[in-house]
Amino acid sequence: MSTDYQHILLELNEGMATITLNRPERLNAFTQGLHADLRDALGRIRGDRSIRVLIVTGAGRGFCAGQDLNDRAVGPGEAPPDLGESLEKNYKPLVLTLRGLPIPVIAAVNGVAAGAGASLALACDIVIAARSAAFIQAFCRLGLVPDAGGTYFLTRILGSARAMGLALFGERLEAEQAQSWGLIWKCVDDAELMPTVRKLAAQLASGPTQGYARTKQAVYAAEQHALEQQIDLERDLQRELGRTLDFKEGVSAFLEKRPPRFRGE
Ligand code: LHQ
Repeated sequence: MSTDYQHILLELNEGMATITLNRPERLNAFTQGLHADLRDALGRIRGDRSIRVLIVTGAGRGFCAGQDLNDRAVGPGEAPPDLGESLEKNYKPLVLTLRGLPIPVIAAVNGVAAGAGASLALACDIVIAARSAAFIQAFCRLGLVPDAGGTYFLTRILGSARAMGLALFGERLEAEQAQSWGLIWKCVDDAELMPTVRKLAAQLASGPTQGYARTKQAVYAAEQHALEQQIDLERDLQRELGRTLDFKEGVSAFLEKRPPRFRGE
C-alpha cells in the first residue's frame, strides 16, 4: 500500500514503512510542508502495530540538504527570523519522535546529507549510506551551530575532536570515511544501497520487535547512565522480555533446531 503526500512518499509493505523525502529539485530540503507531512506520517506509523521497521530515504540524488534556505532569506529592513521557534516546533519533535519510535529506523542515505539533513540521518537507529553520499555540517557557513541534535550526535558518536573539526570546517565527510570513523553502520556501493537496506529491513520486520524496542531504549539510555543504573535497566527490560511470546518462540526454535517465527509479540 502506498499513501500520497505532497512532499514525501509513504509506502507500507509487509511490516515495513518507507518514507521518501520527495523534493528532489531542492535535494529534499526541509520546508514547513515537508515537516507537516513527516509529522503526519510518523504519527500513522507510531499508531500502526503492524509496522515493524521504518526506512527513511531521499528521492533523486540527495538525501536531505537541511533547512530550505529560500524560507530563511532576510530582506532589507525585515526582522530576523526566530530560528529557535522553527527548531522547537519542527526539528525537535522530528528527532525525538524518530528516537522514541518503538521500532528500528534505518536511514538509507542515498546522497548528500547536509545541515539538519545530516542530523536527520543520525537521529535514525541505523545509518547505511551509498558510497557517493557525504555528510556536511553546513551550519558553520551560515554562522550557525549544528542543530536538530547535530552537536549531540557528532560528539557522542565521534568525540569532541572530530565533532569540532566537522562543525567548524563544514567539509564533506565522505560515506567511506563516515563508516571508518564509526559515524554510520555501513557504506555500500550506490547500486547496492536499497537492496541492502530492504534486506536488512525485512530481517528486522520479521524479528522480535519487542526485543528491538527495548534494545533501542537500553542502547540510548547507556549514553547517560552509570554502569549500575544501566545493569538495573537491563534487568528490568529483560524481565519484561522474558514474558513475551517471541522469547518463548526463540527458545523453542533453538531447542527444536529450526528457524524462529517471531511475531513481534
Ligand atoms: C537548496 C538547498 C537548501 C534551498 C540545495 N535550501 N535550496 C537552519 C535554519 C533554520 C532553522 C533550523 O535549522 C537550520 C538547519 C540547517 O539545516 S542549516 C543548513 C542548511 N543547508 C545548507 O546550508 C546546505 C545548502 N546546500 C549546499 O550547500 C549544497 O546544495 C550541497 C553541498 C548540499 C549540495 O551541492 P550540489 O551537489 O552542488 O547541489 P546544488 O548546490 O547545485 O543543489 C541543487 C539544487 O538544490 C540547487 O538549486 P538550483 O535551482 O540551482 O538547481 C540548490 O540551490 C538547491 N538546494 N540545498 N538547503
